[in-house]
Amino acid sequence: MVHPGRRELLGDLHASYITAFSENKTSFEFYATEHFRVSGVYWGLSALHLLGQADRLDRTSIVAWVLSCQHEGGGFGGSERHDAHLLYTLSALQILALYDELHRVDADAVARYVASLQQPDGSFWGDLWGETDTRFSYCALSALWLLNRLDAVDVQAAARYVASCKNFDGGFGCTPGNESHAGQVFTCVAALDIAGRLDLVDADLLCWWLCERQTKSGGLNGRPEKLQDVCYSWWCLSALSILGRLHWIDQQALADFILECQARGVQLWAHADEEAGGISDRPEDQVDVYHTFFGIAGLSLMGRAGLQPIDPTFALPVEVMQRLRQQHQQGQ
Ligand code: GRG
Ligand code: ZN
Repeated sequence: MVHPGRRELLGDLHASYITAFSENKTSFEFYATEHFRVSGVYWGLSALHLLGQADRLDRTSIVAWVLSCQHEGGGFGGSERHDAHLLYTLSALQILALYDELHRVDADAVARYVASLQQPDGSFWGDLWGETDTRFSYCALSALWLLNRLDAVDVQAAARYVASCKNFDGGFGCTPGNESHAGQVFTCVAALDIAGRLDLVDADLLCWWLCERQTKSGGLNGRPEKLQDVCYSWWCLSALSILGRLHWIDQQALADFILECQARGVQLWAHADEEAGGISDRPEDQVDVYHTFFGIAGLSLMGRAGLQPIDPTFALPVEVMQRLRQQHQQGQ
């Protein structure tokens, strides 16, 4: 049964959960997430930004720490002393963009690193070990756009490769011939948007596939016959938003599903217990920062009151994107 009044957004609790998670350097989760910590900080900081509470994290130490994750070759690792990878290079730049500190990186070095990973067919390796995936095409184009250095790669070849991963259902996979998956749909549609090639998307066909991702629970799944999960509120909804078809799903039912996945904790005596705050993949599951961010981001895309709007292509607050566009125009 849905608890009466449960469907409010518990913004302050989520901000406290993210802050407490970031400050607890002795938890199991802190060690278990070391290899992708730069992405974790991007999720947490972005969620706080959307909640209007970014100042709850210590800007100076985060910026210094992110910069310490950069290698001489230009790429960033997931944590200090971890190997460089496109996934963490993008997350690092997103954190610096949120703090308006992109000028602190050597844009030429990052651009050279990204360009070194582009292959003759237009695809991108994630790092020097040669895995190819449309996730990396997105990371490359988004990272270079943030630095105003898209000219460092062959953008048209990148778009052609992404389009070659399109399937009969309008969706996209991680390499040509691979099954459509909502996560890959986000990376491919957003990459094509950055490349100025949305004409390569079959918008009606894809958006029909995307709105079929809504299950009876109101939540979205990532492909047919799979379970609904809060993070698909981002992976599916962002693509629908980019393609102007957000209204093709039942937004109220989706918002209710996300809000049901909030940990509200039990009010014991005068104190809320430690489990309060955060969003999980499905109701009653364990919360984490990843689903907290993507749940809030999905609600933001649907125009939820009290949340800053988010850009569906770059997964950064609209306010940050407006500032960057202005800086690019001024040649910065
Ligand atoms: C800036 C938002 C942003 C992203 C950076 C890393 C990346 C680019 C995008 C990842 C896109 C992606 C593939 C997301 C899907 C993640 C996910 C929930 C995978 C789960 O797949 P399965 O097969 O789950 O385990 P299902 O739901 O199909 O059972
Ligand atoms: Zn998930």
